[in-house]
Amino acid sequence: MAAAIRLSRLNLGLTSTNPSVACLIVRDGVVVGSAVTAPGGRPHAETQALAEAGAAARGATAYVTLEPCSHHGKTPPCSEALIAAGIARVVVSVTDPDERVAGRGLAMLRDAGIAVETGVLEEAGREALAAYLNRQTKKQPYVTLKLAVSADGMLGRLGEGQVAITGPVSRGQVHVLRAETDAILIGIGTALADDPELTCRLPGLEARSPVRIVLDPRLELPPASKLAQTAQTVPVIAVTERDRRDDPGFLARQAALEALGVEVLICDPRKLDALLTALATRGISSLLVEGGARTAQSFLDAGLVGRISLFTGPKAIGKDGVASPFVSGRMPDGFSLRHTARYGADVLQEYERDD
Ligand code: AOF
Ligand code: ZN
Repeated sequence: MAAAIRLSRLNLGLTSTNPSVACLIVRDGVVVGSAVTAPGGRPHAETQALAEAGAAARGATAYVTLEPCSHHGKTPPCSEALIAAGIARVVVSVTDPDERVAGRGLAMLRDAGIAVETGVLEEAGREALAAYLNRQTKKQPYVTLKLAVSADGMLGRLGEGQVAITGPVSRGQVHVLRAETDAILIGIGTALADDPELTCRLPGLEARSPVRIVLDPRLELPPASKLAQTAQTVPVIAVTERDRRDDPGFLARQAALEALGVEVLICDPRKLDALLTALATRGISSLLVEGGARTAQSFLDAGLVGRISLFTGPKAIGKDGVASPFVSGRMPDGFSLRHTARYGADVLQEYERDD
């Protein structure tokens, strides 16, 4: 199951609104079939793994990270396919909250005489499926807040643009996060100060860049910004307060951005809850919030953050620092530390919301 969970992460960010699920088929200790939900969400993992296993599936064990589906959706039920292939035992990590499945997949397998175990490595399974599970239960994308802070807990230096806080290994990992996520969000302050591109620039993974979203109440995103200039290649959404038909300047800015391919979405950027619901209806299941301090704080205040990825660099910034919402080592309320990793001279701490 640990191997299946690792495999399932391969297509994170590519399968929305479907989850990225993995299936391993094991016969006499040998993996005879393995697959992950295809980009776009179909075919599902099980049917592909069964096709690879062929006749070897008879009597084998299938390890699946999510309960096999039982419904006739856009594809026939995976539970039926497992039964038809003669699978003897199915091991599942997480049951599927989709109301069309919700235990029926497991019941179908058991009714067919298959030995079924569930809840195996469930915590790790739920982590890998966090975006999907959150979208199913809350109808909103799963929010990961990424912060990079100095040793003294600062996000940057007052009045300065990008300050190097973390090293190249951490930055590579941030690009992995971007590749795994459907959309990335920043505030207009960060857009103006840093002129970031927010794409995934890891060799070979460029096509996995997330949709880029800027909270921009007054529509100040410059047409010359990297975001606007690259909107034809990777979508950009500017979230702005309201339609200002009475303001010619606003209309001109809107026209200039739209001509570059930027989508202007009217939705009060301070009503984050409503914004997340709007994003979910567009099929966005996961959202990476990358800054700055105000944006981070507003997502925390609204109780919308599911995971915090806190990168801490080795150097202090000292006076003139912009303080982060919380300082490394001090646990944010309502979150628990799940993982710690070292990236070069930096430390990554991953917190998950307790609920
Ligand atoms: C599986 N294996 O690999 C995945 C599953 O629209 P459909 O027919 O593709 O169904 C979408 C639902 O299928 C989704 O909400 C979830 O319940 C399940 N996803 N199930 O057996 C898979 N990705
Ligand atoms: Zn299925």
